[in-house]
Amino acid sequence: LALENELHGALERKEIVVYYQPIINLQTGKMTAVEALVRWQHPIRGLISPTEFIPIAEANGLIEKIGEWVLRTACIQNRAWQLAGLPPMRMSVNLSARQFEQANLVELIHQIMQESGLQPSYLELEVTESFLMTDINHSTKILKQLRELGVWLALDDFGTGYSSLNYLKRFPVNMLKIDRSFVQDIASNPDSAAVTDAIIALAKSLQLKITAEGIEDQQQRHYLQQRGCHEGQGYYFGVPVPAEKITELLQQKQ
Ligand code: G
Ligand code: G
Ligand code: MN
Ligand code: NA
Repeated sequence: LALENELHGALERKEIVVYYQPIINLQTGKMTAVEALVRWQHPIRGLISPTEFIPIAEANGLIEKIGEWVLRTACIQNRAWQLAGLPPMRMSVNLSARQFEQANLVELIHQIMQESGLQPSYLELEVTESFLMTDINHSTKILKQLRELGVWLALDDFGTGYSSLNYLKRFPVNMLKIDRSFVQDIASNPDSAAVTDAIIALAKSLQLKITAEGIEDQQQRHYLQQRGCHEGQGYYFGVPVPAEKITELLQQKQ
């Protein structure tokens, strides 16, 4: 309860911050995107993970405000990198179920695009299957409207939810993110390797781009690259870091 009370003023006290994790094109090795990952820089407890405070924010409704702030911050940051002449990248932002139910979500995202000057093709929104499944008709409608704006849509944590292949073709998404639980033991567990291969094959036949999450070593990277997975993300390439660190990385690579 203490944590919940403190969360109320956290945005105003500027304790909520966004970290960014590199996403790499596995063929070229270049950074093609970053994922925005929110953190709470608590004055006493230190850095608090979103797995701790997002559920609280979802329950008390604060998620709408926090989610909007993360979207705006991430889009402004991406535009700032572009204006500084750095190689353009997609910015990937996680949406929560509650934001998806928000009446003005599509309008809000349109407005943030205008405000930040970021082209929609440089924004990617990550949604999870499980929350899309709670109201399939509503989800499909919102996803269509978002696609019409021109943003990318990714199914996050793919393989862990209902895996309702029947709906996969109905949801107008353009990317799948293979959950890190499969990537983790790709080399040691034939079942994980088989599931990963099947997800990649499925993505290809549906013409979806595919990102593997949680790549931690060269062996996993190599496996996924060989299988034709487009992009990878994980500690092997870099942990989530503040914006300045990404700026340094981009400048070094130029
Ligand atoms: O950053 P970390 O790796 O600890 O993320 C933990 C979880 O929190 C992940 O499931 C991630 O999708 C989620 N998460 C991180 N940032 C955001 C955010 O801005 N909004 C929402 N809804 N979830 C987030
Ligand atoms: O649910 P989502 O995919 O958005 O969550 C991303 C989460 O995965 C974040 O908490 C991020 O910090 C974490 N993460 C990113 N790369 C790795 C990795 O290589 N290994 C592990 N264990 N976690 C990772
Ligand atoms: Mn994600
Ligand atoms: Na994920």
